[in-house]
Amino acid sequence: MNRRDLIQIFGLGAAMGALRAGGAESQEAGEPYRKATKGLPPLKITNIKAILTAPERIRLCVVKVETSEPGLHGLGCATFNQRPLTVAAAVNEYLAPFAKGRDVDNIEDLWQNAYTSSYWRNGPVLNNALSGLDQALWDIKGKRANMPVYQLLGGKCRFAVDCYTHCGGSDLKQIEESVKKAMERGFRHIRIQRGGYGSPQLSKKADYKDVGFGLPVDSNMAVRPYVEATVEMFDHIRNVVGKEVELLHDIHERIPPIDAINLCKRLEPYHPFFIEDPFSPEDIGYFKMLRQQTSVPIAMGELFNSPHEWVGLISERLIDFIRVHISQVGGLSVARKIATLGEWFNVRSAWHGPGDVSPVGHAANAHLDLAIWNFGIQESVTFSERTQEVFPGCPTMENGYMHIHEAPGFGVDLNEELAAKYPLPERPGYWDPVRRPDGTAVRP
Ligand code: GCO
Ligand code: MG
Repeated sequence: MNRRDLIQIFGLGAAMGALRAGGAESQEAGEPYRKATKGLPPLKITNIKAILTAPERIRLCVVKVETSEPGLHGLGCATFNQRPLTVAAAVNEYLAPFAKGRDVDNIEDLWQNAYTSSYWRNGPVLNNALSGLDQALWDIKGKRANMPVYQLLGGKCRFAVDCYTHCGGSDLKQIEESVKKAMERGFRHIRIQRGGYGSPQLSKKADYKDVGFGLPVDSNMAVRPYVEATVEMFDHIRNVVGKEVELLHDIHERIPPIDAINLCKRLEPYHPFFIEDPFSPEDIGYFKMLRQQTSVPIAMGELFNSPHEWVGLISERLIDFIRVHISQVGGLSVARKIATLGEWFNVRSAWHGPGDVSPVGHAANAHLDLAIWNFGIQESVTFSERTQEVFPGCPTMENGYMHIHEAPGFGVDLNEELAAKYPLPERPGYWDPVRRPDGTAVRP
């Protein structure tokens, strides 16, 4: 008989005792609330630390929460590739002393208090730190309940998580080959990009470089070459692969809003599954105009940090897919509420899931994807062997579906020794400036 069975028997015993003593609801004044709480023995947070590692040279941050039960810990994703050191400081210097000694089980209470513990809130650094703690507590609760987290969220609504993958190339032939390979791997949803975001390789003349404005590392991106190349790409790929495959594209907020509206209208004949980030979060006001002009499905949200950004877009049905980066909004506790809000307005999920989300974060995405009715699609990556060694229990991909590791919690662990072998790259993770030919800064 393992320890968990023993706990259940004792828990039951305690509850029976409480019942005999006049019922669990009758709590004597001053009697510690834990004694009256049914089920699991009290457990305290004993340590919280941020672990930074970069097996793929992407700056991952994972928070480990240790408890007063020897060997029982939880992991949570706090990955903010562009500012990992600031997140680690927020975890180690602020969240750790704040949460140490607190009850492991009361996730929502701890989230609410940690959220306001900085007074100022809803920012990328503190939200990622909060997410690391939050997800780790869900991982622990799953382990204490001896269940995968999706079970705590209500069980499965589907057998696995349907995903999209990234395809691209600098010319149409390369993109076509990449799409065909993805179809052979079983993907039904494929994102197509022509070169980098905004196809900067197609922008020839960078006048600002001629006059020495900015730095040589700054990249140049003109609007027209990108817009025309993207329409041509959809036309070519749709003709090559037919109507079956769902095609997605990420404008990545790189062109003026009105040009994004026109591009969406011109892509309508190719029936995209969704067009992502037509605008910057700063230009949310344009969504009404976009809706009036086209019925192309829209996905938005990877840059969101605050409820002010998603509540209106969802409740006014101005988007079709909410694409938040779960750690940027503060964790699983927040994402599941966003999913619930989406359900009432039939806005589906498409959580952000690129390389700069750790395997723990991908598992958290997938557990939530399994449990919500309004699941749309999941962005996916394939983990290298190196990453799988550092993170045993990584989700796996098969036939375009993501499968979580069926085990208590999120099912993913972290080998700290191996993780230490992959320190963060020297270069901090910031985005290099992107400019228009006249030197104007472009939102990346
Ligand atoms: C996506 C995103 C990413 C981001 C990256 C930022 O849709 O996957 O746009 O590619 O650019 O996560 O660090
Ligand atoms: Mg994106």
